[in-house]
Amino acid sequence: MELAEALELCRVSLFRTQTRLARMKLFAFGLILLVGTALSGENFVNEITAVRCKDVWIECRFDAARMRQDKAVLWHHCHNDVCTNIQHYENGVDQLQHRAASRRGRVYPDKFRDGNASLFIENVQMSDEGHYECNVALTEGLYTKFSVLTVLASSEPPQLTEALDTRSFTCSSRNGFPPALVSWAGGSGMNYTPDSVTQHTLNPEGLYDVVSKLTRRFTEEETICCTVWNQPLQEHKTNCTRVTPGQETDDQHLLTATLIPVALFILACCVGFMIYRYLSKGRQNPADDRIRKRISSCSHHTVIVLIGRPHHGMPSLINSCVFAYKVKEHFANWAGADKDPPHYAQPEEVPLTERITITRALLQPEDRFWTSERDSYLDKWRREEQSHRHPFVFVHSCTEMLTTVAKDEIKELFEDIKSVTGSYPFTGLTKKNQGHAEELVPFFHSLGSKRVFTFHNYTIQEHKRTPKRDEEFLDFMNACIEETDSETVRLIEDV
Ligand SMILES: Nc1nc2c(ncn2[C@@H]2O[C@H](COP(=O)(O)OP(=O)(O)OP(=O)(O)O)[C@@H](O)[C@H]2O)c(=O)[nH]1
Ligand SMILES: *[C@@H]1O[C@H](CO)[C@@H](O)[C@H](O)[C@H]1NC(C)=O
Repeated sequence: MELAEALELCRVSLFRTQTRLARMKLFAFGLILLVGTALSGENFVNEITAVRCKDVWIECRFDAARMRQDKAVLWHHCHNDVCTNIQHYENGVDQLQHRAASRRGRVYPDKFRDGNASLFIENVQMSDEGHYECNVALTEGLYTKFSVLTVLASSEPPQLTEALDTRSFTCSSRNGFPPALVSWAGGSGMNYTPDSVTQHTLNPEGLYDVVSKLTRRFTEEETICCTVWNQPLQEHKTNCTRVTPGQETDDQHLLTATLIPVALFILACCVGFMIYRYLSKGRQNPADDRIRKRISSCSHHTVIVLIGRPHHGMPSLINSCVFAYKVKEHFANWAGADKDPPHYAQPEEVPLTERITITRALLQPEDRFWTSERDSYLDKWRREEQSHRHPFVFVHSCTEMLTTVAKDEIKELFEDIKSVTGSYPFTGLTKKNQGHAEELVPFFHSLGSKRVFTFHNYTIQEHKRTPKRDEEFLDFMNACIEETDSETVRLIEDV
């Protein structure tokens, strides 16, 4: 430091009137100064710190009594290796008047006789920093005073802004020197500085602008403060802002609060629909399923007796009933449909449940189908009536129109069945898709048949299951079971 000063001293321009000798003296003085400084460690350089925009005095006091006649004073300023004469007085005349506008500072020539050649700088700027040298011509030689001016700049009050996303805050302060330190704190004393990033930029005026960004999510109300600190000036400036958990945060909460239930609802619907589809594969129609339950829970030993002639579709009707009830089973020819005569080869009874079976009483194909063989059947039925229930169903195909003889035979049959069970049989009309059920239905009603059912049977050739088709047969079986129940009730009442 001192060495640099000394070298600079050697370099500086000297008075015009300075003799060669004087120069050598100056050089010698510089050396003595250098050595003296090195030996004693005493500071010959006046260190001045000024605050930007303020005024400063750079002192230069000397022994006025020894001042040379011409009262020569020269001020020299070196900044960033650029040295200029800033004041030069001789005989009380300003020698630099031609560039008065561009130079800095002023001296007061009338104070020279007091030994005061101090330099006054108004509104100090960064460009005023550097080395100052005051030279005063004394009778025995040159008096020189060195000064170093440091200018500090108090940065402007920080601006604190909140970013739109409410998760970052920006603190900025301009025109500081040296670069300001930035710290972040919460009202509760929390130190948020570790969450911040600070950047300094040197601006054209030689000052530092600072921008610090704090990124942090605040879930509760908080006061956050940003402080810019000029360490050598021991000066800090603070700005605070109140943080309320942001609008956007609320929106997100709202979004999640609505989206999640909606998503869950949709998911539940999908799952529900899949479960429904899975279950409905097996059970189709809840009403059908109730009837199946009722049939399976029937605890009475029941034999449904179908009475009819060949080729009226009785085996197909039995198959249809079993198929409609056994919803999970594939179609099978349980009753032996489409078999050629003799018919006794067919199973006598087809089981439906553990307690319910379906059987058939096959009549002769010719005109007098009933009256020729009634006695053996009636005996059998009367005997069986003791042990189990007998819902009777007369089966007739819609494809066959009724002759007078056939009508009489059927009437006879109905009366006989009533004599056994106490009520007329139901009627089942098959092949309704091929014939004219509507012409037959009234006739059977007129005979006293309480229920006349019409069927489109499931057949070996065609047995595509639908809930609607199942329902025809389930209804029919349900009615048969109920009929015997009410018969039982009536019988009990009679007793
Ligand atoms: N379109 C239609 N065809 C049926 C219906 N019921 C039975 N069939 C058909 O009629 C034919 C005879 O049916 P089966 O169930 O064997 O009746 P069946 O000839 O009276 O049988 P047996 O009593 O043994 O003489 C078969 O080819 C069946 O496919 C029905 O409701 N509609
Ligand atoms: C030198 O003169 C100036 C201008 O009048 C004055 O303000 C300053 O105090 C003087 N310095 C000293 C040390 O007397």
